Amino acid sequence: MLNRYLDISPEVKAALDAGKPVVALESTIISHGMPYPQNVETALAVEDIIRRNGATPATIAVIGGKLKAGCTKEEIEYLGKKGQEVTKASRRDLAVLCARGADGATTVTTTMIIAHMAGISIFATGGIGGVHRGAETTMDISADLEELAHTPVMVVCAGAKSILDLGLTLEYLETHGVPVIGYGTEELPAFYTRKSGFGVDYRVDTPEELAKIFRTQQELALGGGMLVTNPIPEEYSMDKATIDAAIDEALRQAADNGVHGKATTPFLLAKVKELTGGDSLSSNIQLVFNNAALAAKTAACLTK
Ligand code: PSU
Ligand code: MN
Repeated sequence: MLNRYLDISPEVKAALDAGKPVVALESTIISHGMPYPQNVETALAVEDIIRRNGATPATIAVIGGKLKAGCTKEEIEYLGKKGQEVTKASRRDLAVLCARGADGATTVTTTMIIAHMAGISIFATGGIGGVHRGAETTMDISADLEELAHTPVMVVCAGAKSILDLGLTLEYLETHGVPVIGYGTEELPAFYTRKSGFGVDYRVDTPEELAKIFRTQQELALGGGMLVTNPIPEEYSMDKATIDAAIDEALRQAADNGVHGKATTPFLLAKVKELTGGDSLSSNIQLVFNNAALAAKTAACLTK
């Protein structure tokens, strides 16, 4: 390809060249989001679900300074085993990592960037970053929102965790012109729970319509991405009071420890997980599976 830093795997390249559906996947969820070996097992299972739903998975990461669109099983194992040692790579990290030939686990932001470079227009994950609680003084707003405003990739997620200020996150997305779609729901899902108390912009009930809206957005040359929020399946959703209590405690500990900058989200996620035990991990895994299946079906509609 044109970009000397971009390395598209043979499987992904063949699918793209043939006009077949491809779904991008992030790697921060592997290195920073789950413990080993569940992270690697989940990453491989997600790829499997995408294949079974008729699309080719492209797990995205930075390895040895190369922007990878499509990781091998060995590369996924490597990212999972190294875990927190791999740099969490947002937009501001890419140039340094590539120049140094280093590794990076891609967030929603950098997964969108690399997917777009490779010609992949849809991406499945768990949760996105957003406006943090207290952002009116800390100014802690995830680069994910800015990327959604500029990069034409559809992101399928289960909403955002209420470690964030979900109301402010929606305000930010509105200001930046990002359509927030509820899949089969009028309400923004809050990752572990199906409801948040906040409405989405539009409800859509089929992958066909998701694809049609995305295609129309591109034809209108509006720029920017689209956020699809897909609620966790009922049977895996968690008790709101339990989650809220864990989140409050995690926020307290983050404040007490002076956690800030890029460490904030991983710290909060790890604490919530620690406080809610194995339950939250299995819910997390299930919602990613659910998003992968929807993204694969939508990718198939996009290529028709
Ligand atoms: N939220 C989650 N799970 C995650 C993340 C966020 O519920 O794994 C990860 C994603 O990779 C996301 C990143 O893009 O954290 C956002 O980090 P920050 O808030 O530092 O922008
Ligand atoms: Mn931040």
